[in-house]
Parts: sequence; structure tokens; C-alpha cells
Amino acid sequence: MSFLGKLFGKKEKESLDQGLQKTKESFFSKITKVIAGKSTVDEEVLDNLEEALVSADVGIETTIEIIKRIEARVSKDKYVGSGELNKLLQEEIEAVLVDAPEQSYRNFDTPPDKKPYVILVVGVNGVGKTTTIGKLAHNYKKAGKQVILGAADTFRAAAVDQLTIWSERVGVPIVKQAMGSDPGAVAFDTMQSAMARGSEVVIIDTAGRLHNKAHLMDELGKIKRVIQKVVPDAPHEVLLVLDGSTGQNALVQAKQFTATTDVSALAITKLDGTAKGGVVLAIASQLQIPVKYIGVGEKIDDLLIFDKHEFVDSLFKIAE
Ligand SMILES: Nc1nc2c(ncn2[C@@H]2O[C@H](COP(=O)(O)OP(=O)(O)O)[C@@H](O)[C@H]2O)c(=O)[nH]1
Ligand SMILES: [Mg+2]
Repeated sequence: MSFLGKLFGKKEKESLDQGLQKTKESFFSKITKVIAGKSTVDEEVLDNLEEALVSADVGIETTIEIIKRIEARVSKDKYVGSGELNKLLQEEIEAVLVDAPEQSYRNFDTPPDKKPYVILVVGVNGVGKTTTIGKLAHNYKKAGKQVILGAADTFRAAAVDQLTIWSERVGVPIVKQAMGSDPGAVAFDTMQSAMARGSEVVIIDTAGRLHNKAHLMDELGKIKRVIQKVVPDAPHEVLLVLDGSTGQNALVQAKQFTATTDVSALAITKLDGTAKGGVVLAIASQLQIPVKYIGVGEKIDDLLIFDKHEFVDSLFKIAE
């Protein structure tokens, strides 16, 4: 767990606690009410717990899974102190969450045999793709990587402008063409430019029109094939961005998207200012794809590595 020591310093913990403030308030107050003064896990506690979890946007499937685990665990020793019940609950929630198999991304490291490391960013309009790309570029650059951005969302002039602003803010090059140009052509240019410059990380933005439209799938497929003309095993990561403030809708969107596209990682944004952050638990348990990043604000430093232990720990911490 050496990554944690580095990544979850005081600053990150504060940023996580602050970002989850509203979710913490709703989640924690509901859970505390259920377990206040309780030392026995009886039917009533389980029923109330179930209700509290569902209403905190954790979702039915994940809630049932958590409740089952708690039932199994307390079937032997029914009597636990209230402090212990708290800990037990935290442990069982953490246990249903999926972790990423490889860990190097936590340090914004890339595999040495993957140069450039190519990240394709997908998701519907407005979820925070471009913003997340800016934050990711900043983190990779901070980690000493040469980064290049590709503006393959060519449908709106504003999209290219927005990514350009991020490239200037971070201080990394961007490859773009005029609005309305072929996204595949932009992706190809980006890849060629990355090879010519010896870039280590390529991050490609895409348009996010509705994911159930066949042409979006076609287009993503085309962008992938174009990337593979330059680097055959790329993209190394297809990052699906989801808007956490939409609660259970984010889960539905994630399920629909991952059914049709090869998504390898998830980022959940806008957890600041929403009480629906419990959906992260639903997404991190229902999808077999790791949540790697969470967004807790619009600024460059507002991207955190998702760490299931730190996340659950923060949810259970009393809000000031
Ligand atoms: N509060 C908050 N706003 C965010 C976050 N991520 C993105 N946004 C905002 O959400 C809006 C849409 O983001 P954008 O990156 O343009 O989404 P895209 O259409 O998917 O590229 C912008 O106003 C962003 O500033 C976040 O983590 N927290
Ligand atoms: Mg965008």
C-alpha cells in the first residue's frame, strides 16, 4: 500500500472529505440513525439499514449485496457494540467494491512497454470529459510525463476551444482541426504527432452524443482503428466519464455504455455539491470495471484517485 501513503496525504483526504461533504451529510446521518445505540443486528436494524443505503443512492442491487454480507457475518455473533457495528458496516461496504488490478496509475505511471500510452476518453455530453482530460494531463505532467492532447470532439467549436484552454492552462501541446472535421483524422494526426515528438501520454477527447445511437459507436470504433494504424495495441485505456450528480442515472448510463463499448476504466465527476455520491458505491460494485478517478470540483487539482478504503472512510466520518 505504498501508493496510498503518497497519494492520500493530508491534502487529498481534506479534498475528498470536502468534496463528499453533501453526500456525507445525507449518508452518515441516515446510517447513524439506524445504528445509534444498537448493539444487536436484528431484523429491524437490517431493514432500516437497507432503507438508508437505498435512499443514499447506493442502489438496490448493491444494498442487497451489502445486507447479505452483514447478515452472514453477524449470524454467528449477533451482539456487537455500536462502534463495532460501524466498523463492520464499513468493512462490508468496502468488500463489495472493485479495485483496479494494476496499481501504477495511482502514481500516474505508465507501463514502460506502452509508449505512448494512449487514453481514449468517452461519455455523453456534459459529464465532464474535457475537464477530466485537463486534470489528467496536469497530473501526468506533474509526474514528469510528456503529454499531448487530441481534440477529436469536432462537433462543437466550443469543445475544441475548451480543450485548447486546458492545454494552455496545463502547458501541453494539443492537436486539433477545424470544427466539423473528421474525428478519425484528428485522432490520426494526434497519434502521428505523438510519435514524432516522442510523447509518453496521449489523451484523446471524443464527442458525446447519445450513446444509444449506432453512429456514435461506429465513430468510436473508427477512432480506435485509426489509432491502431499508428500503435497497434492502443488505445491502452478507454476511460468512461460519468456524472455522479445524476445519481442512479449514472449507473444506468454506465451499464448501457459498457454493454456496447470496451470500457477499461471509469471516472465519476461532480461529486462536490451533490448528496448522491452514494452512487459511486453502486457503480464500483455493479460494474466489473474499476473506478479510477473521481472529480470533486472544476479546478485543475480537483481530480482524485478513487481509493475504496479512503472513500468509505470519508463517508463514515462525521461532517463538521
Ligand atoms: N462541480 C464540478 N463540475 C465539474 C466537474 N467536472 C466537470 N465539471 C463541469 O461540468 C461541465 C461540463 O464539463 P465538460 O468537461 O465540458 O464535459 P464534457 O461535455 O463531457 O466534455 C463544465 O462546466 C465543468 O466545469 C467536477 O468534478 N465538479
Ligand atoms: Mg467536452
